[in-house]
Amino acid sequence: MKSALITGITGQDGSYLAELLLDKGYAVHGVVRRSSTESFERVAHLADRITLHQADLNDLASLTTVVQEVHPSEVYNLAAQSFVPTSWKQPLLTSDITAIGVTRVLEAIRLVDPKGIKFYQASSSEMFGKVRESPQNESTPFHPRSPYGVAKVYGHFITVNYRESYGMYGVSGILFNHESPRRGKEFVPRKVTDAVARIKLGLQKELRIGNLEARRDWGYAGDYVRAMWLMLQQERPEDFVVASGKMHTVRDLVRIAFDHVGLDWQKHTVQDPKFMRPAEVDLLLGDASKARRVLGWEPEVSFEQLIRMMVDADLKRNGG
Ligand code: NDP
Ligand code: GDR
Repeated sequence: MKSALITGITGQDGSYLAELLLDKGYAVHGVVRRSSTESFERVAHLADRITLHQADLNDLASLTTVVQEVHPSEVYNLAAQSFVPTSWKQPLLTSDITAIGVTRVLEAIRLVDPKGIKFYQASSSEMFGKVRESPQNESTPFHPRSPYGVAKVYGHFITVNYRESYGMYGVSGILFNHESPRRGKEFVPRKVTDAVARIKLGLQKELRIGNLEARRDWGYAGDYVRAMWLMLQQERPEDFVVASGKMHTVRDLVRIAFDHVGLDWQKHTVQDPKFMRPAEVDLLLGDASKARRVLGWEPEVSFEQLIRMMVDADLKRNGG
């Protein structure tokens, strides 16, 4: 039986990936960090089918112990300080987890079984930042715009380096924004769909938002974790861009979400400079033709379907 170890299993992607791997018959193990209150909400429904191990991306010994004990066939490194604005407020913590943390996971694998354990690194379209060309593909140069983006560039290249130095099967999946009803509420799509549901139900007055002109290539997390798994099933380790190939503004997102509940977005939305960033990524648009050609990967959920799915889930969650 194949086994997988997921760091960041309690996050959005970790929960969808755990479901996918269980469906495929894997023994699924997850790394969780110690906290005074456990918040395993996203994987609570899988509690009796997965095994959780305490370790931290900042602690090599704990990671090595888990990799030794589980000896998985595949490691998915999804753990990160993943919220871009926090990376300006806590740049060193972000570097420690999101950048150096990748080396710690790679070192744990190198010490235990570098040739037998496959490794997936959760890289990001934020690495493209101030884009040099559009759409962005696997050979587009990086120009990150936040400490988070800089940390992800490190994570990308250390993965490439361990592959080239030790012959490890390590891949970097350059994923564009992906969302779901399980997305954290601080990220803009979930912030919007939760606010829309609450405004519709009379629980909140307005949506306060930052840059409405920012453009992103948004997809559904359930589609994107499939690409992660496919990347580890190939003969040769290679890096892939995973994206929908369609771009929308934050304004489009807000309008579609309010339209879905029959409200006029302009009457309920206030722009607030508090949510503007010191340096912005104006636009991201991915070219996933390599993933389509080599992995046979295709997204199934459209942007409009995704936003409606998230609004419906938030209406339900808020008692609607
Ligand atoms: P989340 O923020 O939802 O999840 C992050 C996970 O990392 C959580 O499980 C969190 O645990 C864990 N974590 C944070 N710090 C540590 C630590 N020191 N030790 C161990 N675990 C830790 O992220 P997503 O699921 O959205 O994203 C998954 C990965 O993909 C991240 O690396 C992200 O940067 C990257 N990515 C995400 C994209 C997206 O659009 N979602 C796009 C491209 C890349 P806890 O629950 O304890 O906080
Ligand atoms: P991003 O996602 O920074 O792309 O990183 P986020 O949803 O936070 O922002 C997307 C864009 O929306 C603009 N924006 C706002 N953002 C937030 N959070 N809150 C607001 O009120 C708001 N108003 C406008 C932002 O300025 C930005 O341009 C996500 C994370 O999941 C990363 O971990 C991942 O690597 C990238 O996606 C790909």
